[in-house]
Formats: sequence, C-alpha cells, structure tokens
Amino acid sequence: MDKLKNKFAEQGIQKATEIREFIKANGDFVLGQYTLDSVYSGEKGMIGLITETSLLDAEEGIRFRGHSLPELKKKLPCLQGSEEPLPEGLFYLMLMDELPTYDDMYEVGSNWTKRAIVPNHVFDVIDAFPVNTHPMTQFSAAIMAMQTESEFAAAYRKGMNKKDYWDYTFEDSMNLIARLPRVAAYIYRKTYKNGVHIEPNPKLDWAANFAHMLGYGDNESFKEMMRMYMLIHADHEGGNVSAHATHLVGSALSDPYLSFSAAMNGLAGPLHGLANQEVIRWVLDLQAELGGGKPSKKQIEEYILKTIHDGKVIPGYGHAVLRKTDPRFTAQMEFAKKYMPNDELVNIVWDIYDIAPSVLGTISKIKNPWPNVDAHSGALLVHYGMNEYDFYTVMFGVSRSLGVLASLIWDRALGLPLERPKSVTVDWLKKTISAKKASV
Ligand code: CMX
Repeated sequence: MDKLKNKFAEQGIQKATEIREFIKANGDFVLGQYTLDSVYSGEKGMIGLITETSLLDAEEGIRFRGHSLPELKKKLPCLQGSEEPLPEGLFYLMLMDELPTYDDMYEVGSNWTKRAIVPNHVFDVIDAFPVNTHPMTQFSAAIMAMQTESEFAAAYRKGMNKKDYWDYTFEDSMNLIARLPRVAAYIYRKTYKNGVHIEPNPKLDWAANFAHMLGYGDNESFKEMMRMYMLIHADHEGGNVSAHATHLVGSALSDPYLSFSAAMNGLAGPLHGLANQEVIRWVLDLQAELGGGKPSKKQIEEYILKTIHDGKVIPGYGHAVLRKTDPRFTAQMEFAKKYMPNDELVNIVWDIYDIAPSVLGTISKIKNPWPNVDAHSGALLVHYGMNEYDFYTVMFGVSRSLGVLASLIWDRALGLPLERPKSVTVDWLKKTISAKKASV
C-alpha cells in the first residue's frame, strides 16, 4: 500500500466513522426550508450535498479545508525557487484535511509520476477524432477510453465488500489525476501542433510537466502560471455542475472514470467552465468591432449593454453563489501584475473589471455583477502565446480533477448512498398547493 493510501486508511477512515456517528446522533436536525422558487431556481441555496474538500462563502470566496486562497499561498509548500504552491500539496490538504509538509507534497507528486502511464488505445481514440472536434469532446471521450483501466469496476465485477469501495476509488482517482495532463497535452498537440507530441519529463512536478508536454516547458513563468492555474481551479465546493456531476454519477457506483467524464461534459457548458474560452472571444470581438487597439471605458460599457440587449450573457461575470469578486480572479490579477503588467489584453481585462460591475449592477435581475475565475484566465494564456481558446476548458478540467476526485474518495469512504431527489409535476404542485390553501 502506498504512503498516502496508508495514511488515508488510518486517518480518513477513522474520521469517516466519526462523521457517520455524528450523522446518526443528529439526523433529525432541521437545516432549512425551501419554496417553490427554490426548486425552480436550480435549487440555489438549498443544502442537499455534503462535500468535505472545500466550502464557498458568498462574500469571501472559496476555502479549501478552512484555508482561503491567500492563506494557502503562504501555507502550502513550494519548490525551491518557486513562489507558487504545488497542486500536489492542495490535493493532500483536500484529501487528508491537514496541511502537507514538503515531504507529503513531494510524495504525492512521485506517486502520480509512477502512475502516469496512459494506455496506447487512449491515444488511438483521440487520433480517431476529426482534428476540428472540440478539445473538451476529445477529453471526455479519452477519459471514457481510459475506463478500461478501472480497478473499481474490475473489483466490483469480482464481488467487492462495501468497506473496500474507497480503496479502489482511491486507486482509480490517483491514476486518473496522474494521467490527465498527458492526455490533455496529447489532445492539444494533436489538434494544434500537427500531432508533434512531447514526451513527459518525470523529473518535473505535475503542473510543470503539463506545461512542458504542451510545449511551454522552456518558460519558467508559464510553469509558475500553470501551478497557480491548477491550484485555483481545483475545487469550488460540491454544488457546481462538474463537482455535482461527479458526485451524482459516482453515487450509482459508476467508477471514477465514468463519473469524471460526466463532470467534464458539464464543465464544457458555457455557463460553467467553457466561459473561459467565451470570455476571450467576447473581448476579441469587442476589439475587432472597434477596429483593434485598446477600447475606451465608454466603449466597453456600450459593448456590455449591446451584448445584454442581444440577449446574451457577459462571460466571466456573475456567479450562482458568489456575491463579490472571485478571489480566484484576484489571484490571477496579482500574478499578471507581477509577470505581465503592461500586456494589452490583460489591461483590457482590468478595464472591463473597472466598468462591468457598475453596469451589470444596474440590471436588477443579475444577482452578482462581479467577475468569476473565467474572466481572467484567457488573457494570461494569450500572453504566453497560447491562442487556442477552445483548449482552455480542458486545462480547467485537468485542475478540477483534484477536488472532485478527492471528494469522490470521501463519498465512498463515508458510504454515501445513491442520490435520488424527488421530482414532481406542475399538476402535482397545483393540486398540493390548492389543497393546502383550502385547508387553512
Ligand atoms: N451577463 C448577463 N446576464 C447575466 C449575467 C451575466 N454575466 N449573470 C447573470 N445574468 C442574468 C441571468 O442570465 C438571468 O437572466 P434570466 O432571468 O433572463 O435567465 C439573471 O441574470 C439571473 O441570474 P443570476 O441568478 O444572477 O445567476 P445564475 O445563478 O442563474 O447564473 C451564471 C450564474 C454564472 C450562470 C451567470 O452569472 C452567467 O451566465 N454568467 C456568465 C457565464 C459565466 O461566466 N459562467 C462561469 C461561471 C463560473 C464557472 O462555473 O466557471
């Protein structure tokens, strides 16, 4: 058994037992009430899920196991000469609920390096797609192709004790996380670089190796950007579409490959992760409409109003939970201030940040006029010459694996059941509401 699994088997399973006892003792505690509006508004604000890895506060943003992003920047270990904490350390924190030492972080990285062998048929599946297939479609299909490797599915077929579910989920999740950068980079190089692939470098950390396989390995600041990017996109509690999809599909005891592929299909929606490619296109369309150059703040305001008038959303702005600037946006802004303060596109993104909240704030139906994580990321990537916008969501997806798969291991350790909310018809609602009204 590897070190991390061994530790989870002791500490994690012990904690899962304590949590089960807590649920047993407090099972009848009333958490809230909900209305017809709550049901029709996509269940916003209704507590219906347990996610251990992170918690989102509407005003403050995400906390991973109680630690905010600025705190993590100080508390998580970095490599010597680097200022960006490694995603390996964040994964350890999310899984183990304790801050990693440098050795803990290093151990996670070497564990992934050993597991990072992608079977050849996965590359064949990617190669079989027409080159103009959206990278997220290729990514989801490649994850499905890797399902042949599922140890959970194999063990279940043989007949496995419920107590062992977490163990095989752990194996599949670790293998998947280890292999995703290679798969994603293969899709990138096949789609945009004439199929000239770059072999992994096992000496590099997970994010830097991803940068290297994409073809940006010579640029140290790109590697730093990738460490930061992989860290900030990793988790956003349990109700967002990708996290919820992982949990929901996993609740049928579909293995981590099936569950994570479902998550990626959700992330590929423009109201979720695909917004990162939409943002950059929206900004470039704005520039193109004005004949190039840097738009004035007045022109930005007019373009925002025109977009809304045309019945479209401003990508990168708004959020289902957040009601302030997303700290993941701020983290990227700080990175850009350090590495590319004079970049024109980055400066346009900052100008939009100056204007958009006040314009969107005048539209009463919009609950959050502030930027989310996707408002900034594209401009960072374009700065490094990565102009293949359709690939951006794949990078988000690689990072998102860290949180949702750590959560899936917890789901199985806690023995969480099949998710099956009740649905009703409008007719049922009408009858029930009128019967209730008649009785008062
Ligand atoms: N631009 C224009 N209209 C917006 C808007 C925006 N950025 N954000 C919200 N609205 C509109 C909604 O479309 C909705 O309009 P209708 O009632 O006509 O349908 C209304 O305002 C109310 O929406 P809300 O309650 O404020 O927001 P939701 O919780 O329903 O949706 C989100 C949240 C993110 C989908 C929405 O803000 C949006 O579409 N933003 C743009 C897309 C985006 O950036 N998505 C990425 C989110 C982060 C991520 O998951 O990666």
